Amino acid sequence: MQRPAYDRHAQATGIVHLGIGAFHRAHQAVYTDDAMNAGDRDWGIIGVSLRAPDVAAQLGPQDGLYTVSARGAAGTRLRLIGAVRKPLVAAEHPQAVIDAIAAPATHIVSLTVTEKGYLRRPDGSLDLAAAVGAASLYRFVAAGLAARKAAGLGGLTLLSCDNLAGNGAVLRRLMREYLAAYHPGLASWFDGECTCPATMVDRIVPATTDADRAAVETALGARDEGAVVTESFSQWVIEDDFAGARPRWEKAGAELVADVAPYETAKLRLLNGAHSALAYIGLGRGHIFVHQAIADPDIRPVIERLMREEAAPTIAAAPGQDLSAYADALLDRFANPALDHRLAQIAMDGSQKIPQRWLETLAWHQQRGVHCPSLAAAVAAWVAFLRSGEPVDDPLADRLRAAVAGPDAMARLFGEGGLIASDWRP
Ligand code: CS2
Repeated sequence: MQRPAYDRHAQATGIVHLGIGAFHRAHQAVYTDDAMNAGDRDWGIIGVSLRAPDVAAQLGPQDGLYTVSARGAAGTRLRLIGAVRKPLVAAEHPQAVIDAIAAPATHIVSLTVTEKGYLRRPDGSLDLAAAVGAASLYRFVAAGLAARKAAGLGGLTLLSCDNLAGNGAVLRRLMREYLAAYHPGLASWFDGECTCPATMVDRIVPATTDADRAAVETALGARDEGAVVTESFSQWVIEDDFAGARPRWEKAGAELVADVAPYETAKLRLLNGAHSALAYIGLGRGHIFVHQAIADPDIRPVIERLMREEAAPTIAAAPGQDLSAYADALLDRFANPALDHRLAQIAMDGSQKIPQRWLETLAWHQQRGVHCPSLAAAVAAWVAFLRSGEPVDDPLADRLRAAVAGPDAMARLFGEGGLIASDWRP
């Protein structure tokens, strides 16, 4: 089993990561571990739980160490990741989080707080009332930046690793809105000292189950409460716009580029768009896992059409970017039988995911007067899901259920002033 090739405890922590869930541990933390294995130093990660304290409870007693199981056709590859330190729970130690952001060794604050963690209103503006709440990323980042400025330190790179369209620009705009409202004296310092690169992040990471932890225990001969299970595939495209130092993530295969947009748009509309469609259509037909839904002969053609004929034509591909090969690869990844990826996990937070996954594609075709039967089926399946009486895990759950109860459901969801944003670009 691969282990860290560096002295974990001799490393300073250069990164504070907000949202230390399974995705970060299977993705950015692995690239960072690889960079340190290749000789980079001082890129330890302080992980922060902004909401649930469970990950900190799992990783704390293990001093931040955990395994990643990459499951593919060739079997499972297990490795031990050393980059992550004992995590912090923001609600329990808020000042420690601010101090970590303000520490001289910190260069990067990265985020996987999920779509809803950005606290946007349907019109795209920051929900200023929610943004002063206990789990708000803005509060911690602003307080940490204020302490840096007061100490005469430089700014930071704020690196959004969430599935938003234009994630870097969205974060910059929302952060500015927060500062204008609550820290006006910091706004021009933020503009001059901090950058918010865009990123495209990709790795399928199902929630870890007890059966996964038992399989890791058998392979490892030890219990790993923080184990994460994923696929072999991993991709990270990053806009090369850092305020200061960064790990050489390219040593681990990350692509540093001038423009992330073609990769990010393709990923959101083909991969994530297909995923959400699989989730609602698949659940409606009684499937549990992604690999079951994509094997259903009534569903697969709908998904192929969504990717190849509806999403792909809307994307201005970068030189060398082959969207047809991308769709082929995605179908293989969805079919991976070694990964029990629950449709219910993807079905969560539909109100936050659908704008960038489906609506941008639909709008593109609508302007050209072209119908999108697959996306129309996906929207219908989402509405059926909301009406089904199944539990809806979404920050707007109550309002969504009320909206779909009557005959004017479509207008209340997607019409002017409706619950769902039509465009969340920066
Ligand atoms: C999924 C994503 O849960 C979801 O909404 O579509 O988490 C997806 O697995 C990742 O973006 C893959 O990179």
